[in-house]
Formats: sequence, C-alpha cells, structure tokens
Amino acid sequence: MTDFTKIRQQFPILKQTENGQPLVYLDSGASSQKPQLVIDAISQYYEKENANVHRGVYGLSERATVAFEGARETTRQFINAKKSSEIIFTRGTTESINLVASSWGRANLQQGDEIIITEMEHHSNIVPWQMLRDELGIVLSILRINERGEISLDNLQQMLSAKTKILAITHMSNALGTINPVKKMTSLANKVGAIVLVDGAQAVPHMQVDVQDIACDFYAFSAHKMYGSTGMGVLYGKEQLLEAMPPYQGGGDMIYSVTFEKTQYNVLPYKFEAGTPHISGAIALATAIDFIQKIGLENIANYENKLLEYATHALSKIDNLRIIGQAKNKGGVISFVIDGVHSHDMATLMDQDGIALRAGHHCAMPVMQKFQVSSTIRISFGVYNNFEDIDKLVISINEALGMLI
Ligand code: 7TS
Repeated sequence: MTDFTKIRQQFPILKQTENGQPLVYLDSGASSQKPQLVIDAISQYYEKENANVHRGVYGLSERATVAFEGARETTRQFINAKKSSEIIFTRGTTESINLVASSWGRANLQQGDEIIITEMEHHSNIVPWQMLRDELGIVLSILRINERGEISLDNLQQMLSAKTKILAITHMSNALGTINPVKKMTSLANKVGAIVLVDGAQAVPHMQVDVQDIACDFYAFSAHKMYGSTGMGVLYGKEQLLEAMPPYQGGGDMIYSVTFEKTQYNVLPYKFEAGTPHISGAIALATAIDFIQKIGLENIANYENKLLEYATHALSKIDNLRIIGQAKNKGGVISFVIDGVHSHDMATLMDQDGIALRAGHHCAMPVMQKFQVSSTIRISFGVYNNFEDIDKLVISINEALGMLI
C-alpha cells in the first residue's frame, strides 16, 4: 500500500507555518506544491549542467541537450504519444491553446466555420477562440451544462455539423471538478470531420491520460499543476496536423536556414519552439513525471477520490452550504458557496488558520453566470493532502461562520 504520509513529507513547504498555524494547502488546482526531488533537479541543473541546448559542441551543452530531449521522451511516454516530435514544449496550457488557435486556426478556418467549446471552460480555452472569431468571422458555439455541471453527449451530437471544424474541451473542469467523456466527445466530433483539442491542465496530475486512446488531435497541459515548475507546459499534437501548420513564433531554434529573402523552418518539434526554451523547466517536468509514476496514477486517483468523498460528506453537513458542481464523474475539486457569506471574507478568515484555498471566479466566469453566483470558495487536492486537512478546514469554516453570520 502506498504511504501517502511519506509522500507528504517530501514537500518541504508543508513543514512551514502560515500565520502561526501549520500550512494546509488546498489550492493545487491553481498550482501544486513541489517535492524536494523536483526542487533538487532544478538546482542540480543550474549547479552542474547549465548551458544552452542544441547549440554548443562542448560537453556541458551536450549534457543539457540530452537532459532536455530526455524530458521530451519522458513526456511522450507519460501521455503515450506516438512520437516525441509530437511533444511541443510551451510556457503552459494557455500558450499551448493560443498556439493552436493562432497557427492551426488562421491556416484552416474561414468565415462561417464553427468552433464548439463547453460552458465549463477556463478562460484560456475561451478567449483565444473568441479572438479568432472576431478576426475571421467564424462562429463560436457553446455546449451548455446541466445543473450538476455535466455536458450531454446527445446535445453535442445535435450541435455537431459539417460546419464544425474544431471542438475544444476541458478534460476536467477547474471550477466544478467535472471530468468530461473526452474519448466519446472526440469520436462524435470526428464523425463530422472536426478535430479536437483537449485542455488537460486539471486532468494530467490526477488520472492516466493516453492521447492515442482518446484519439484527440491536440492535448494541452501545464507543468506547475503537476508538481513541476511554472512557465513550463506541453502541447501534444498529431504529427500530420503539426507538419501542416505554420510556425507560431519566429526566432532561433525554429529555423533550418535563414537569408533575408527566405527562411526554411526546422523540423518538428523545433518549428514551434522559437528561442531558448525553459531547460530547467523541462528537466523539472521529467522529474515530476517520474515522481507521479512512482506513486502510480491509479493510486493517486483512488486516494484523491477518498479525499473527495470525505470532504464532500463533511462539507454537506454545514448549514446553508451549497456545493456547485455535482457531476457523477468528478475529480478532486469542490466549489461551494454559503448563503449570506462572501467567499473572499471566508477565505481571508481561513488564511488566519493557515488554510490556503481559493475564492473567486477561478477564471471560469461563464460557470459562475450559469450557477448565478459571483464567486465560489474552492478546495482542490494534491497527493500531499490528508483527512486531517479536511477536518481542519471544516473546523475553520464553522468558526468563521460564528464570526460572519
Ligand atoms: N485550463 C484549465 C482547466 C485550468 O484549470 C487552467 C489554470 C488553465 C487552463 C490555464 O493554465 P496555465 O498554467 O496556462 O495558467 N487554472 C487555474 C485555477 O484553477 N486557478 O488558477 C489557475
């Protein structure tokens, strides 16, 4: 059996206090904490291997290049992509989606074409498509969600038509916790010839993702939500699509040859990686993947499900507390509101107890509009959370309610 107490001990930040209280970190959906071995991998790179990649013939640069490209192969295996050239390193989910909207979108869409997104998307999977809509005169259609925060496959099927060119959907909602049936959604979209982009920012740290099994065309995620560093992300894309797409940014590394008359672009994945990449970020990502795989995603999913069940039950007992997002298939996120209490006031009081959680719209304002709330309080889990964190949360909420109501 996996000892999650030992796993928690690997996160140095959790040993510190906040406002005199032991830190209870319940905001992994925003960004996860980092285990010691990821922190060590970053310092080790700067202490012993720091050099630019793909350029120097000296040993140091070669070692940095081997580590960097090794990270790409580790990432390929992690999501089961066919080839490592299908793994593009980016700054994060947001940049990955912008890359597709900008490069694939401009090259393939024209007036009258349709993009479908769901009502539960993060702003990162709304705004890039809106910008494209305004530029190209295409149609942006919204697949609505029900009162539990779920999409309907029947509704999707009815919306899809020959006009639909891309379906862009979150794998797991950051505001509701809903896990979408992305494989089935992809299969439906493919039937009308549409391609599919999956925003996997919230999914990848919590469940096994196999891009070939989902059969999606693009899959985007961020390293910092999966125990890696900020400023580092991944775009998986099917080779055939990536080959046909124009570069996203111009500069070093993405070229094969340059004259003032003409530039020949580099092969995949470099065509999409202009400029010096986030080398330490890639190394940290590979270390984070090793960390996750050592525990096992099945173990992680089972453990976080138990936390979810325990917390859902404990929170449901609090008077006037309403959980927003009650999907049957749900990951480790609970959003809630308490009648008569402003989310920010509650979060501020919880901070006094050393509890870090998020209050706000969670960059998913349309979800707030759907449920007619201006904000929610949100807790989200990582491998380091335990049942005691939830007990402390409930005590702190009850104490805060005594002050606020
Ligand atoms: N998509 C989803 C589903 C997300 O949850 C987030 C970040 C993003 C995209 C953007 O990721 P980034 O790494 O490019 O910023 N979500 C959150 C959150 O829930 N709280 O802070 C950031």
